[in-house]
Amino acid sequence: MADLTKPAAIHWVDGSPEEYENLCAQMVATGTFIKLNQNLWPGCYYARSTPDDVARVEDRTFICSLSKDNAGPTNNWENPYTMRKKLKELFKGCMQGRTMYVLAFSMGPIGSPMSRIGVELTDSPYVVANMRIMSRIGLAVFKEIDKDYTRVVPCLHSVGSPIAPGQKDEPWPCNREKYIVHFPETREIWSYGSGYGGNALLGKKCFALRIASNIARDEGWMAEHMLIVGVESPQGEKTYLAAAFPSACGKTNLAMLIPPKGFEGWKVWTVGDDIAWIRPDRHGCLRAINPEAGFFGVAPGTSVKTNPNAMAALARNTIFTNVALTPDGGVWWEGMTDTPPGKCLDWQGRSWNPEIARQTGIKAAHPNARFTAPASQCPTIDPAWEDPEGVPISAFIFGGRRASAIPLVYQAFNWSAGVYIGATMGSETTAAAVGAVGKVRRDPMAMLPFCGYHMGDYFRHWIKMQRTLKVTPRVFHVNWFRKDDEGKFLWPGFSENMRVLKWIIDRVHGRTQARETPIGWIPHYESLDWNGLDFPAEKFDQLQEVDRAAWRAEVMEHEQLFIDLHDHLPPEMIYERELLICRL
Ligand code: SAT
Ligand code: MN
Repeated sequence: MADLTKPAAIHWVDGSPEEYENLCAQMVATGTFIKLNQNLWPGCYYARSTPDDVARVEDRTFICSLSKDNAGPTNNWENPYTMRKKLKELFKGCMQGRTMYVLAFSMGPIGSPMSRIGVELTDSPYVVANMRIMSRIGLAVFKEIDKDYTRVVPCLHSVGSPIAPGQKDEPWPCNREKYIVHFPETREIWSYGSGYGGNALLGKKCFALRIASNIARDEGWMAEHMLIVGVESPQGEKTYLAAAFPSACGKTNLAMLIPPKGFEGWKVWTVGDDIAWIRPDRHGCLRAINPEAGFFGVAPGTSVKTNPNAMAALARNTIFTNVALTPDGGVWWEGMTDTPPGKCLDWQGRSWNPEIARQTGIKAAHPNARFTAPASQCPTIDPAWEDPEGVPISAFIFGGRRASAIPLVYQAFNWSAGVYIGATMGSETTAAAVGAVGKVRRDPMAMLPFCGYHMGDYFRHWIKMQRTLKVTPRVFHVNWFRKDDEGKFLWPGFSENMRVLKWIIDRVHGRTQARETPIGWIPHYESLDWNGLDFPAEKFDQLQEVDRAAWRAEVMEHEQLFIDLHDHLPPEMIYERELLICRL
């Protein structure tokens, strides 16, 4: 790859603190990093991307399987031979003047039978610094590779911005032309032109979801876009849940939930906030690990009120990207405090103040601004979060951002009905990907941008997984975002979501009644624990309403997705849809 990309130097990343210090110092020199006020933000750095490189680029993301049919209609496909040719042209000499970092990383705790190893060749020190937080890297991983049974996923990444002799480097080098390419058969990732998030930190969405979903299908496990939490009762009973929500729909907040007033003695433990690798153990029970080691969380909206655990996790040793920079060398973003700073520099380095915001609507932080924080710094990190065997999963929760029609919570009648619920979930789009925001789109299992093969086959895989289990997790759907006719949220969300989690756990353990509706089981008002919250029964009924007319319209939209996938759809999906229509 060095012959192809022609870097000026090659650096083997050992993962040591000294190496990290050097990288950061070097990035401060080139202007990529600003060292934050170390009294306020110890170990923290600040970065600004260019405005054309702020989120995942779904239209530039490709699954290049040998046959187009294997990628399916929800992925961009290109013939792998054609794509390889194109990439070789693009990558030719693209690292000139830069250092190529050889970054070995483990997704999952080193040595866990569920972990997988990748090596990312990258010309971005920013990527190395972020991957050091997001995964396990360096010498320990090279040692794993040296045990000859280990297969490695090769990942090549370039910002696509060679430096000519005598030319000065830019603070955020990248290229207008972007390619995020996956070769599922050879398990390879090639990423060109972007330095941001999931486009560039290749262990995350590219490996842990798109490539891993292929490996998982072949090997009989699951790679899912899910948070993992453990809920502990005052009696010490611990129940683990895994929940799939699209990007920027509150996975990080739910993963770090603090129980509300009235739930004294309850604890919620964080295992992961974004990705779960899940495998049946020898007792036929599903076990999950978090393949990541850090949080790449959305900053705007995160505060001591909404997510104090995230605030504690990001208080030190964190990299902030595209938030605002305050005059005292600190950071700020919309929603962090009730009163914004009197003045600051926005995410593009322009001066900003509340008055400018009022007049122009310009935000201080980009809506997809992120913090990269070590998971170990989260006060509620689960004692078992690095358990090589993973944690036992008792329930799956699907959820989206939906203003109407979808109740706060309902339970699937059984596994295949649950797979149908996940397969047909919809959500309003967010700033996590480039494109329109706020449009409802079908996002099956929150995997639409992340499933590395045919979505219909992916549903089949979900159906098949249950046959390998002795204990079938229960399946639920939640919607924290339902609004009334005036556009106000009906549910307070955040900590109060604990009430819903408790009902889910009671259902899992067979301890509470539910009411049958055409779409699934829903709680009676009395089955939720209202201790500490004054929430009228009428409002709850509004929140839980299953409107048949609205649901008939909803099912018509399921059909749209199913038409696209029809030749790979498992029959269960067709039958579940027919049953749902009949019940409605
Ligand atoms: O940029 S990432 O893909 O890592 C974040 C997200 O969209 O969930
Ligand atoms: Mn995500």
